[in-house]
This record gives sequence, C-alpha cells and structure tokens, in this order.
Amino acid sequence: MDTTKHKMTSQFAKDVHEGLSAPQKFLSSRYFYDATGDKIFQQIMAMPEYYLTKCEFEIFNQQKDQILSAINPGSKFNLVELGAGDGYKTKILLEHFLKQEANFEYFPVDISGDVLMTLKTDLNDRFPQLKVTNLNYEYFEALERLNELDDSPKVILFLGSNIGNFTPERAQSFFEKLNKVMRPGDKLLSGIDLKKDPHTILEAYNDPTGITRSFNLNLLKRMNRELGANFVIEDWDHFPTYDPFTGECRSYLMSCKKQDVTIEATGHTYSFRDSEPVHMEISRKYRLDEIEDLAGKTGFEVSQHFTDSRDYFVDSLWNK
Ligand code: AVJ
Repeated sequence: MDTTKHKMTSQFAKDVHEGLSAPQKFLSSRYFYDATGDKIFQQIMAMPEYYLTKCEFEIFNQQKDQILSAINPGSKFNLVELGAGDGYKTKILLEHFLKQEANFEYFPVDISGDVLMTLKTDLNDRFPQLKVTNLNYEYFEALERLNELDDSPKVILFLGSNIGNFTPERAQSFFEKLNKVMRPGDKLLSGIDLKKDPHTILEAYNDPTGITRSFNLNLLKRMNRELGANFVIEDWDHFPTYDPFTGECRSYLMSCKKQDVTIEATGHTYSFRDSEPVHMEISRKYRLDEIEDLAGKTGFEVSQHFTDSRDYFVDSLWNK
C-alpha cells in the first residue's frame, strides 16, 4: 500500500526510504546517534569487549609527550577535532599540552550543537586557560570557515576509528577532500582500528550483554518515534559478521518473520521476508601497510604511527 499524502521532508526520511527500497536493504549508521544512541555508545565504549577506546586511551596516556613533539609546530597552532563528542580521550592530550605550555587553541567540530555546548562547558571548567571555539558545522564546512578565521597551522584529530564506518572508496574520497582544505604544514592524526585476531574483533561487536544489539535496535525505535514507523522491536535480531580478508565488521538487523512496516514520514509500506537482512554498519579494520597506501594515494606523507602495546590500534600522523 502506497500513500503519498506525506512528503518526504527530512533527510532522515529520504535516506530511510532509499535504504529500505533497495534490493539489499540498508540503513545508515550515522542515524544511530540520537540522545539514546549517544548514551548506548558510551556504554559500548565502557564494555570490556570494546577494546578500541581503551587502546586509544592507552596510546594517548603513554605517548602524549611524543605526540606533542610530533605535532607541535613551535608556533601557535589550531587543534581541530572532527566529531569531538564528549572529548573523553582528547582531554588527556589537552591536559598534557597545557601542562607543557604548548601554544594552541581548540576547535571541536560536531554536527550536534548540544554535544558541543556540553563539551565546551566541561572544558571551560576543567581548563580555564584553554580557548575553545565550537564549530557546529559539517566537517568540511567547519575547516573552510576556520581557514577564513585564522591561518595558524592546523592539527586535525579524527579519532576513535570513525573512518571505519566508510567503505574504502569513501575513505579515500574523504581523505582527498580533507587534503584539499588543508594547507602545507597542516597535520592529521587519525585513530584507526587494526586487523587482528578475528575473534577479538567480532566480540567487540557482539558483546554477550547485548549492548551492541540495543545500539542497533535503537535505530528502529528512533524511526518509530521520529518518522512514525511501526517496527515491532521483538521481531528483529542483531547479526554481526567479520570478514578477515576485507577487515570489514558488518552489522545487520534480521527480520525474524515475514512482516510489513509502514512509515508515515515516507508514506510507504516496506515488506520484509523471513530472515531478510538490513545492513546497518561497516566498521572496517586496516593493516599499517594499507593505511600507508591510503595516505599516499590521498596526497599525504606518513609521519609516525603511534600504536598501543598489543598493536590493536593506531593513531597515525600524516603531513600534508
Ligand atoms: C564510533 C564508528 C568507531 O564502528 O567501532 C561500536 C561504532 N558500532 N559498536 C565502531 C560502533 C558498534 C564505532 N565507531
């Protein structure tokens, strides 16, 4: 049954319609992060199986001195963080840089204004001497605006293996675009999860307590609430996979039975077969040589790899 009385006004509705109309259905993981999704992601970062956050935390704690030496241009610099979130790991660097009296300002970038305000209030409390300027824009717009504002060298942080959510093609075009808005002398520090024992990786996305499951299912709840959908949460199952060749962790929601779902905001009804998958997220893992390839292909020169004691994760520093 198709009704056209509702126009697809929001980007969210358009993207959902595109994904659920495709022969192989998908939903974009960028929509995981509503207020509840943000909270569940905090729980994911705290769970023992999700080693990524712990590794990056260890790298920053153990190597903050080397990181500062490697990025410090010796003059004032602008530290820009793409997708700053709650700045949990970044605070280690900020604290250390301030202690060492590095001359820098901090520019957190996020599309969520709420997240930025909370972060700024917290940082102002904690580090009153640090100048924080929120950039509430999409990444590239934020960088263009910053270029107009100030021409101090930039150090761009892109942490937490967020690059993993991109296909290799999109990762490449993302770094190419980033390279274009950077100036010679600017630097980029990307946190990237590395290929390793597949059991370890799959566990991180398939925790026994079901936190990752609820993270995925939350998107159905969000569609019910924001798009007037009628997903029955109990009729869906979380199914994660890991392919050690490609390094791709993928998560799917599986329809537990043949069912129809109607979404008011798209004005359409979608049919699901029994055991039909909906692809939700890619979390891609890389090897160091693949990272070096990617840097070279996108116009960067690799300056240094900062890895944790188990070589699970890297913060890779690139020069433009
Ligand atoms: C925030 C994209 C890095 O892919 O590891 C965690 C999101 N998804 N557990 C990741 C996520 C399921 C996370 N990133």
